[in-house]
Order: sequence, then C-alpha cells, then structure tokens
Amino acid sequence: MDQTAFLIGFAIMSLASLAIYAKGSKAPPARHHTLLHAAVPFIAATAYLAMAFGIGTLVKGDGTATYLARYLDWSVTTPILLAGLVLTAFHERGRTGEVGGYLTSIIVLDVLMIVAGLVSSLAAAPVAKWVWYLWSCVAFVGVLYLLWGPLRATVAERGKPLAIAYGKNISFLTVIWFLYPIVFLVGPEGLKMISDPTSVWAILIMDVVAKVAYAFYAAANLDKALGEGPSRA
Ligand code: RET
Repeated sequence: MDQTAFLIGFAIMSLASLAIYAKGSKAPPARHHTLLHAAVPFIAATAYLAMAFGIGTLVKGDGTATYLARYLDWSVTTPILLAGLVLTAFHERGRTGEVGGYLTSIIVLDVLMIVAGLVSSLAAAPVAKWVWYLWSCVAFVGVLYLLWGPLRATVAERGKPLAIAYGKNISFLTVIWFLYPIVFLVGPEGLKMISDPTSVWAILIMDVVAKVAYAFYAAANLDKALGEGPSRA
C-alpha cells in the first residue's frame, strides 16, 4: 500500500478534530461530548501517521499486511464513541453507579471485539482465524445488545426528545459499524476477495463516516433534544 491513502487519512482526521472542536458546544451540559468527539479523529490522525510511515505494519508470511496502528486506534476511539452514547442515555440522571456499570460492560465488550479481530488478522491457521473472527462477532453482538436493549429502555424513561436523539445515533452507528466486520471478512485478512489498497480505501471512508460524520450527526441530534441552537460558543 502506498502512503497516499494514509496521508489523506491523516490530513482529514487532523482537520476534522479542529473542526469538531471549533463547532461544538463549549459549555455544560454538552461540553464533554465536544471533547470526546474531537479526541476521536485526533487519535485517528496519529494512527494514520504511523501507518504512513509503516510503523506497526506487519507483513505476514503470505504477503498480506496487518496494520497494528489501526487496531490501537479502534481500541481507544470506539470506547470513546460508545461512552458518548452511554452518557447520552443517562443524561443528568444522577445514576452514576449504573452509568459506571454499563460503561464498563460496553467498553470491555468493545475492546474484546477489537483485540479478537487483531488476533484473527494475525492468525496463520484458518481454524484459529475463524474462531477469533467469530469470537469478535460475539462481542460485537454484545455491544449492540447493550445499545438496543437496556440502554434504549433507560433513555425511553428520560422523555421523547432524548430517546429520539439516542435512537437516531445508535441507528447511524449500527449501520456504519456493521461494515467493518464485512470489509474484514472479504478483505486480505479474511477471504481475500478484495485487494489491500481497496480495503484500505474502504476503511478510510468508513472511518471518516464513523468518526467525523457521526460527530456532527450525533451533536446535531443531541443539541436538538436538549433544546439548544445548532452552535453555541
Ligand atoms: C473486526 C473483525 C472481526 C469481527 C468484527 C470486527 C469489528 C470491528 C468494528 C470496528 C469499528 C470501528 C470503528 C472505528 C471508528 O472509530 C475487528 C473488523 C465484529 C465494529 C467504528
């Protein structure tokens, strides 16, 4: 893979981090969401820079590459994105204990999903590859269950506007997150139906949607639910 995609990824993510911060609410109660969402592309920019320099790129026996920086990016940024949703579900409820419980469960499942995916990418034996892929999918289903089950039930008690914002945000997230295991499955780490550059470009586009477009979409829905204007300085 040449450096171009990674350098484009780096440029988009750094600028997006600044844009999300510049446009986001700086005052409570939504300030922490701005910070969380600006942190995500900032971390991604770091990972793309590492990949552009080949840092953490493992070329395996069969010539396919595993980009370790990508998995490290995901293992940090996906918990941050999920934390934003958990905090939305419990917005100003004073139920800190429950928040901690859900946050821990969802983060543990999420990190497990990414790490199992990394092991699957690195595994040489087909059986190990598929076992770890499926294990990662199980954790992914666990994450989706928490978002669509107990957390959605919790936000429903909180009134319609917030429940609508939460529903829109998890719908967007579910659709875009589903593409990751599919690209992995058909890509060089799985069935090898698409080439390495194709999969790098696909994941670059998905990352921009899951991190940057999602930041603006989630903020707009939340601002609407909280009865704020679209941008507050
Ligand atoms: C892997 C492969 C194994 C099976 C599954 C996966 C799921 C990955 C996901 C990644 C999401 C990343 C995001 C990054 C943006 O910030 C590890 C590809 C289930 C869901 C949203």
